[in-house]
Formats: sequence, C-alpha cells, structure tokens
Amino acid sequence: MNLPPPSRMGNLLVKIIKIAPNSSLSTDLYPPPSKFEPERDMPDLTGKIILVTGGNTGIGYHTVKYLLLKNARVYLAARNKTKGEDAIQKLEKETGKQAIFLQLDLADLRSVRRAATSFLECESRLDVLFNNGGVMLPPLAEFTAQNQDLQFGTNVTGHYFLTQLLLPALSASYEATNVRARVINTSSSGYKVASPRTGIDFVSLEGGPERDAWLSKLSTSAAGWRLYGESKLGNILLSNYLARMHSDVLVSCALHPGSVRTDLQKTLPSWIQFLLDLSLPPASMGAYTQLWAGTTAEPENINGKYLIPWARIGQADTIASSRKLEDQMILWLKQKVEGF
Ligand SMILES: NC(=O)c1ccc[n+]([C@@H]2O[C@H](COP(=O)([O-])OP(=O)(O)OC[C@H]3O[C@@H](n4cnc5c(N)ncnc54)[C@H](OP(=O)(O)O)[C@@H]3O)[C@@H](O)[C@H]2O)c1
Ligand SMILES: *C1O[C@H](CO)[C@@H](O)[C@H](O)[C@H]1NC(C)=O
Ligand SMILES: *[C@@H]1O[C@H](CO)[C@@H](O)[C@H](O)[C@H]1NC(C)=O
Ligand SMILES: CC(=O)N[C@H]1CO[C@H](CO)[C@@H](O)[C@@H]1O
Repeated sequence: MNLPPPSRMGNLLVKIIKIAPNSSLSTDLYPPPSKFEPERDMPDLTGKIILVTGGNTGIGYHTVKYLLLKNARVYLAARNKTKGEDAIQKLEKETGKQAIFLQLDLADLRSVRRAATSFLECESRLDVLFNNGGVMLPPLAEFTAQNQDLQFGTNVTGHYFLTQLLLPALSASYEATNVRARVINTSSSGYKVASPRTGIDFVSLEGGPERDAWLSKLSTSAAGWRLYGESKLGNILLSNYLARMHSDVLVSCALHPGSVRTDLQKTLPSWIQFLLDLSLPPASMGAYTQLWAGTTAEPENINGKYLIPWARIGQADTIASSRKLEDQMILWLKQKVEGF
C-alpha cells in the first residue's frame, strides 16, 4: 500500500479530527518544515564532553548519534546495561564512534548519586547535559524507589538531583572554556494538560492515602495525563530555575521536541498508535530542537527559553513562568533529595 508522506498525513488528520489549522495544537503536532539540519548546521564538537539521559532509544538515541557524528565525547546514560550497550554497538556501526555507557536509573535517587559519582571520577568537566530520559503514562500504581509518582519522580526529581550533583562539572566547563555550559531539558507541549488552575498538585506526587483521594476524583486516563502534564511543567520550571540561579556558569532551556514516532507511545491504545504511526515524523527529527539548543553558537539566546520544533524559540503559557509555583516546586524537590 502506498501512503502519502507523514507531513501530508498529518495535515489530513488535523482536518479529520477538526483541530483548527495554525492553532497551537496543530502546530505542536505538525510544525512547519525544519530549517535546521543537524549534519549540516551543527559545529564540530571535538573535545566537548556531553551526557544524554535515556540515550539508548528514541529521541535520546538520535541525539547521541548526531553528537558522535560531530566527534563529541558522549556519555550514554541508561537504566538497563544490556539496552545501553546494545545501543552503543549499533551507534558504532552507524557512526564509527563509541559512546561511553553510564548506568543511571532516574527513578532511584541512590542510582542517580552513583551515576554522578562515577561520571565525576572519569571527567573533570561537563559541557552539555541533555536531560532527555523519561516515561509517559506508566501505570498509576508504579512508583519510584522513593515512592514518588513514576513520571514526576523520573522526569523531574531524578533530573533535578542529577543536575545538582553535576553542577561542579558544569561550572568547571565554564572555567576551562570561558563558554557557559548548557543544560537542555526535554519537556513537551504536554505540560498544557497539567491542572490549569494549580499547575502541580503536590499531593498527587507521592504514594499514599492523599494521592489515592486525588486519583479517585479523576478517571484513570485523565489522572495519567494530568500527571504527565505535571512532570512536563516541572521540567520547564526547573529549567527556568537553573537559568536564573546559575546563569553565571550555564545556560538552561526547556523544549518540546515535537511529536515523533518512538516507544513513548507504547502505552497508548493501539488505534491511536496506528494513526500516529502514519502521521508522525521519525524519531530522529525529535532530536533536532535539542541538538540546536545544545550546539548553537549563541547560547545566550536560548537561556531560560522554551523551544519548539523544529529548532525555534517559542513561548510557554504563563503557568510555566510562575515564580510562586517554581519556588514551591524547588522547595519540595530539595526536601525530597535530602539524604541521598
Ligand atoms: N515522542 C514524542 O512525540 C514526544 C513528544 C513530546 C515530548 N517528548 C519527550 O521526549 C523525551 C524522549 O522521549 P522519547 O519519545 O524518545 O521516548 P522513549 O523512546 O520512550 O525514550 C525514553 C528514554 O528514557 C529512558 N528512561 C525511562 N525511564 C528511565 C529511568 N528510570 N532511568 C533512566 N532512563 C529512563 C528510556 O529507557 P528504557 O529504554 O530503559 O525504557 C528511554 O531511553 C521524553 O522526555 C518525552 O516526554 C516526546
Ligand atoms: C520525562 O519523561 C519524558 C518522557 O521522556 C521525557 O520526554 C521528558 O523529557 C522527561 N523529562 C521530564 C523532565 O519530564
Ligand atoms: C534489560 O533489557 C533486556 C533486553 O531488552 C531485557 O531482556 C532485560 O530484562 C532488561 N533488564 C531489566 C533489569 O529490565
Ligand atoms: C528534566 C529537567 O527538568 N531537568 C533539568 C532541567 O533543568 C534544571 C535546571 O534547570 C534541572 O535542575 C532539571 O533537573
């Protein structure tokens, strides 16, 4: 069967499901063509030390691949050693270069600490950190090793702790190169499905009776999406916090990588997966926006910004720039990582 290319299918779908053309939903799903081509537009990265979380598959895998093609020294962080080493072998076949494996389970703060320690034993500086790993819509009954909601705990708390532990290396990068290090946070336009009123309901983030009561007010799928939104909103707030607090040594931004075909959709109903498979661009394109952010010659332009596909500066809703919510979240995170 001959099908039209993904972008045409995308336009068709937008019509069928009656999303207003040029509305934020339709451009989130099907943005205009990319002007950025990683192989053509990224500078040579010889000597750069870069870490990508969730680098074994999907958007993270393609991020590692383009970085290797430009000769960066890349740490591929993954929770599963077998999957990580398989990915490294495959990448070596595709690029002729070898990424370095780093064992990291973002859903366990002890593992985050171990990963940071072993990274710091090998390297004295870190030039770019891609906080990319994450889970989407896992079963509501799954928690991190520290009893946090699995999405928020993996995506936000785990990355928060990792970034804090790696700050000395990020700051050493500035000292060594006089160029500010970068922290690139993969978020999603999905932050818009967080609670429109409160943004983050902190009771929903930890297993226990209060969360159960919160869940009982929502359908299972509504709760799942609400939690996804909270974690994506958390990414943006965290990135804003970093951009403000550590602008002396680093720049930080959050981004929507675009809707692309990856394993992330594996928890969705199969008919939706089928439509998405037909209409979404390949996972490699999901790497474009973050690669642009991680390698652009003018990092100042992206500090504290929210980026959208493909490789453009966007504008997040006001809730994502709430200082009050950011302060609340940072306080919460600081308490949660204490002692690990
Ligand atoms: N795909 C899209 O359309 C889309 C749209 C908007 C935003 N995003 C965002 O883009 C990012 C990458 O997504 P993707 O589409 O590339 O998803 P993916 O293919 O599912 O990749 C996610 C990666 O995160 C890793 N991961 C999950 N839990 C982890 C943990 N506890 N510790 C360490 N690593 C963990 C996964 O490892 P395993 O292989 O071991 O599971 C995998 O490498 C996500 O943050 C996602 O929210 C994607
Ligand atoms: C959370 O998980 C999703 C899925 O990967 C990922 O895209 C996102 O980058 C993760 N990070 C955060 C901070 O949510
Ligand atoms: C790691 O991945 C391999 C290969 O996909 C799988 O067989 C194994 O069960 C995974 N290990 C863990 C601990 O999840
Ligand atoms: C996933 C995520 O948000 N990661 C990081 C984004 O940037 C801030 C710093 O700005 C980190 O602390 C977050 O952990």
